[in-house]
Amino acid sequence: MSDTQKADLDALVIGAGFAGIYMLRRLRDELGLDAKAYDSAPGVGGTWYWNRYPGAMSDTETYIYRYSWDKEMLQEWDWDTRYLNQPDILRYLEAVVERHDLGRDIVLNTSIDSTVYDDARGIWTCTTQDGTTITARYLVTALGLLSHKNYPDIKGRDSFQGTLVHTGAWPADLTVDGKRVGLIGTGSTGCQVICAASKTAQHLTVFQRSAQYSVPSGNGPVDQDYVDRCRADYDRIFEQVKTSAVGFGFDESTVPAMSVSEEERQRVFQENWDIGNGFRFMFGTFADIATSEDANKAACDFIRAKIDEIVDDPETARKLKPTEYYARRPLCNKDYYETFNRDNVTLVSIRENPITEITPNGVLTEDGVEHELDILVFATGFEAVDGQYTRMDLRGRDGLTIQQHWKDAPTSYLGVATNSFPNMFMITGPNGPFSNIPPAIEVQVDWVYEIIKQAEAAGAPVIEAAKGAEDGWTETCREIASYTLFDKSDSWIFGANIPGKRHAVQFYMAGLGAYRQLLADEAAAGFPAFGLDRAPATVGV
Ligand code: NA7
Repeated sequence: MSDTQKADLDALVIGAGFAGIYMLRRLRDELGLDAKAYDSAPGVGGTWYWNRYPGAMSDTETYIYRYSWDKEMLQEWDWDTRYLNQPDILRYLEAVVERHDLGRDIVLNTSIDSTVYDDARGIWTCTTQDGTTITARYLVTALGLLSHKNYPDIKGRDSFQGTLVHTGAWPADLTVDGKRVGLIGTGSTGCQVICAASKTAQHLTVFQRSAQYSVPSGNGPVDQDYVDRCRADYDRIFEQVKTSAVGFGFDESTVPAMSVSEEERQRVFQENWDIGNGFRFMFGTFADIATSEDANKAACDFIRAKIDEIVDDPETARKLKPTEYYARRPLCNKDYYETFNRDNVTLVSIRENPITEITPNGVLTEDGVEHELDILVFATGFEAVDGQYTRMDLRGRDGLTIQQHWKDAPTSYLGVATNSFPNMFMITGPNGPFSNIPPAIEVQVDWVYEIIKQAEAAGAPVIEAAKGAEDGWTETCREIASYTLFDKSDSWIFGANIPGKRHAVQFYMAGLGAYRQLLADEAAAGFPAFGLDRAPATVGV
């Protein structure tokens, strides 16, 4: 037996959300490896464990917000609304774990704080928060794309005497009912909180830095007939999802916005506004909303006109109307702009009237008003993509830290592996596809399963993405992003939401279908970028 085989585990998976659960299932039950998943949370579910804020829901339609691989469960699991709320998604993921008896190999309440690669033995040594070490031949990081909370250090933040909460760590027993609530942040999370909390809070004060383009979600009940039709069509549905660009279950438009008449453009925008869903509005109306200035402006003008129509107070409408490109993650909500017509909702534009400080009683703005609050919600997002990596002590070949390796920007080969970190695979790593996340996770997990399977068959103890392949992939992602208007907008998509972090490409923006094909090509060629197509003796050299 070689040294590399004398590890505690064949494979250690960090994370027990959508990605970790499926990875564990494939490695343990299909490859027969001794594998375990670790998660710092007291329960499985990842994002859907932690994000329990009011209104938390997925904006992917229910019929595809699930795994495609458990075909029996697709037939059995019922639903009755177009989208799922957080408790339903968590219940689903818990049911998957129970059904496949994965719980016995998921270690909860255990944070892997350090993972260090041992060059001589070709294994990873992982250390938990209490100092326990576990060694493994393969390491799979299923850390989540949006897990490391952005918690801005606003002056006086810790002096607040009420309840201060980040949406990504919402206590299960915290309710806003009857409370004076303040909210900082109007991304997709903040908008969901606004819609939900306004209905039960005594008063809601929204501190808005950037106005948002939000289209209706079209949420509502679905009938049994619709559910049955989805069930009968699942093979086609998931093939369409995984070959499309954004993976949201609709066919992206191929029509340039300016190729049709003004009247037709308005008709298409209105039709999709009525159907609902943010990704559909951005990618299903016209082919070039995210790439053409004119097309983008047409969509912006349409949404801005809707804000004027919906919002009663012209001054509030003015503040709600974005002036930037419609080129961030597209949002959708039920009655977002309508919410600002409620008597118990106040909008404060902190671009115009900045927060001076957080006080023991609430939030003081530059105009001298102290907004008194019982609860202050930080819906301020996450250090996306690499935040969960750089908070860890993660060291690859020759002691190289992930912070050193990614000092300019987080990089990868195909979003799943990075040079100098052998036998480590990332699910939702940097420069993976910009798309609906569960199908992207499945595509990546399936690929990681395949490369580990091939490595095991080849007796290859060490596999590592070649530096040249990684450099090429980074350049590809950069070039594709530069054709889009997303590249001209600051948001978490480019890491630009974190003070001090530079705007860097973090996604492959040519679509899930194209991405999946590239992964398939690498596998079909015998994984040349990993040296797996050569003799085992040369692998990893
Ligand atoms: P986002 O989309 O990053 O939104 C964060 C919001 O917080 C956004 O409105 C920010 O304003 C605001 N923000 C961040 N820092 C500050 C400070 N210091 N002061 C005031 N306002 C601030 O995070 P979400 O959680 O909503 O969504 C993340 C993803 O999770 C989402 O796209 C889904 O895919 C799931 P800004 O726009 O930067 O001016």
